[in-house]
Amino acid sequence: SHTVQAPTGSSFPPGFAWGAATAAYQIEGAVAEGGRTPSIWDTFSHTPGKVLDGDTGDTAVDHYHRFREDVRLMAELGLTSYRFSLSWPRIQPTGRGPAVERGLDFYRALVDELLDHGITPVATLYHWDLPQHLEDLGGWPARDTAARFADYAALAAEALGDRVGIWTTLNEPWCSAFLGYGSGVHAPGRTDPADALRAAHHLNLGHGLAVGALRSALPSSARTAISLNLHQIRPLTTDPADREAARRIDAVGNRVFTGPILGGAYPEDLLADTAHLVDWDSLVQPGDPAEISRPIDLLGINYYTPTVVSSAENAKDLPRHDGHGASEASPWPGAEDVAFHLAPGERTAMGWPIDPSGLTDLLLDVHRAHPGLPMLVTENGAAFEDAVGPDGAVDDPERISYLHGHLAAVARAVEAGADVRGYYLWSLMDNFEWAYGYGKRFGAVHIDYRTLARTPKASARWYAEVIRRGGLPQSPEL
Ligand code: PNW
Repeated sequence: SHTVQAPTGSSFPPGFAWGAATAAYQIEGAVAEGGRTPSIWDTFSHTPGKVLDGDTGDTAVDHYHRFREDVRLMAELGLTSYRFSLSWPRIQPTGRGPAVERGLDFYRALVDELLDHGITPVATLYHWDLPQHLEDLGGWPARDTAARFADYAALAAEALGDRVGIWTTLNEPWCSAFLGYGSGVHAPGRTDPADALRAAHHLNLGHGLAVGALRSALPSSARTAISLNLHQIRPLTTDPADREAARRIDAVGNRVFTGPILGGAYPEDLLADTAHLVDWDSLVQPGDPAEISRPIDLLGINYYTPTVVSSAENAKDLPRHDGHGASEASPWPGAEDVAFHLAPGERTAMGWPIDPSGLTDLLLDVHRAHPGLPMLVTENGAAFEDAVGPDGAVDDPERISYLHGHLAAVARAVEAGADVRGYYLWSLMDNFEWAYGYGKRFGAVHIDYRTLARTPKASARWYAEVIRRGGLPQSPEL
């Protein structure tokens, strides 16, 4: 078994946030209500062949109408915090202009319900649902989108800043840029490496401008953050060619964001690796680095599995994992000679190897590179083939083991000095898993997609007990 023993089970600091996370398009449904217009994910999911089984977010888990029941479930779990995202096209249907009050009202009601239950809201401004109207004007490869995002951030903060104290700008801009415009497996499904790099820069710029807008609109007690899916990269061997592969992936997977956001500049090696694809000197305008590096209060880290790489040459006789998903196009511009491998051991239903040590290493790497920057694990969790018993009951020991291992990994990082302030399980409930549709279940709460009935899985009860104790038991069984 892959049970991991927690060193003490009590290495979570006082005030540690015990959370769960979701995203608007994955749970809300009600895509044409309250004045909402299509986002790029509505367009993409309604394009045949883009999402498995033709699934869409039209209804999703109907959270828009069932949010009070969902907050009650959160309260039963004992969550102290909940991370959700705002749907931009609910608030600004064309991506510009005044806010739609009905759109804001939904989030006001949700947040009030959370606060009534003593649950701290963490709002994400952008979890991938760009208003289609802005995509029609060029999307993230167009510079103007960054300014539009900052305007939207200001409207959201003005409306909700009296009740939401923690704001994250973007969720996983790597996915938005490189899966959305590089490999095309995510919306809007474009496959141009130069556009993917332009998108990355404009996401960075949008983040920085939004931090400025949030700071102006919010009380000084408010905290700002971004959630990055930092890749914990492991070279297959110590061969210099494999180390070079790891460096390239670190550049275009991690430092393309952490460089400008936390360090004030794009890394020279990234610029060199991708110079044949974009003209960085015209893309990055004077003043951009200062905007992008506006100070943030917390760094959100999303972790699922490590990334094992080698040179293509060193991989020619090995089974490999192409790192492209279902697409022929690569999400790794400038890294054409890199091969991807699966770490050994057990895997989740996504095919992602289970390796909690990657989370400890990642948190400690960030801690060493950016001392003094508090971190939140804003996503961690796993999809498994849940066996559903009578009444929707799900016994999911694999998920309990995964969560136990990864919470222990957080505790180890904390013991080694990392300043980790909270953990958000992905996800509160089963939901629309992007290109995989409803076939992949990450929830602690089971959804019956015929009735939309919610039933906490065994893992939900286990997590509730961890929260009640404020730490881990010695083994997954409580
Ligand atoms: C994240 N990859 O997505 C998202 O933030 C969630 O919305 C999502 O449901 C969750 O992780 C599980 O997938 C990712 O290909 C999607 O590297 C794809 C990748 C990474 C994260």
